[in-house]
Amino acid sequence: MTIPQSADWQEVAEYSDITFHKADGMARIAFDRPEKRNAFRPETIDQMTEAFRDVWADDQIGVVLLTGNGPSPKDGVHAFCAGGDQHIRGHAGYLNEQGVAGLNVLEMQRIMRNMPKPVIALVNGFAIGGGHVLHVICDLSLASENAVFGQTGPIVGSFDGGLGASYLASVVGQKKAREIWYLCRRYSAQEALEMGLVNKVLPTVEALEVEGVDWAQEILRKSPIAIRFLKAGFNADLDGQTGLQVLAGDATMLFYMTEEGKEGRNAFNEKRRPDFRQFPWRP
Ligand code: S0N
Repeated sequence: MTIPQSADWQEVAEYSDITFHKADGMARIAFDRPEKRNAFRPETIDQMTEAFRDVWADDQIGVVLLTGNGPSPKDGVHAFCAGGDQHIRGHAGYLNEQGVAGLNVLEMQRIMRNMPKPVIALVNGFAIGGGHVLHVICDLSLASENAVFGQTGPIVGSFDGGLGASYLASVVGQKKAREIWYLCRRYSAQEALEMGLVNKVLPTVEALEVEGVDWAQEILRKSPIAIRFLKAGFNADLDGQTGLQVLAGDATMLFYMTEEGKEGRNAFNEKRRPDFRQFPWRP
């Protein structure tokens, strides 16, 4: 699959179900099953999770663009992601190539939410079902005019009562979130913009990719630690104690960087008592 030349994208690794590229502080991770509207199967989610973990650990990358490759070679239609692949859904869930049921999409959601770097969804077509949930979880969403948004769980016999419901409600409000899930309607890019579900609508898929790079570069000119704490702060409220855990982990990282934090480590390693009297009790 050739990907848009919105940046000097370099392939990180080759996968069967996704593409993964990096360029100039950014990562581009894309679903790559365009003939299936980029529906995901267990392998897709495992590969995406690996890519997100790679980005999390890479201190040269600050922003992720999440999108779906396209168009479909069958009919020329673009999709962001149409959720779980219904063709491989077995008795107790989605089956991998070995026939074992298990889709680690909730773990991937947590990684996207907890990683200290913004994830921007580039919604370039259908964002449906579990694919819609993934764009909702992203820090920011940009869409092209042809984007279509919606949940289908109550039609196909599934639901995401976790972040897919609760976080959606904090984005668009309780009434609208319940409408989206109970009625399973489809919404246009303009309607998504009006309900605060996306940040901006672009006329074409090509313009969307360029805008995504522009937004990423604008963020990359900001302070990484400020952005990290803001993301953790935005999440902490809804995430309860695990949100506080992320925020506190970030605070610990900052403390490690101080002379006061280092005094404790140094004293232990030098087999002496720590001298914390040299540090002020700041007002
Ligand atoms: C996306 C839709 C609206 C596009 O309609 P359109 O343009 O008319 O195209 P189609 O002809 O329908 O599709 C074109 C080709 O793509 C295949 N395809 C599309 N979507 C899927 C899909 N989800 N799975 C498998 N294949 C798909 C079509 O089959 C067709 O291929 P051919 O021509 O070969 O037949 C429309 O396609 C649509 O409505 N799709 C289904 C959307 C949907 O219902 N998705 C599933 C929703 N549920 C989930 O995502 C589960 C979420 C989940 O995983 C989860 C969440 C929380 C907690 C746990 C879980 C969990 O289950 O583990």
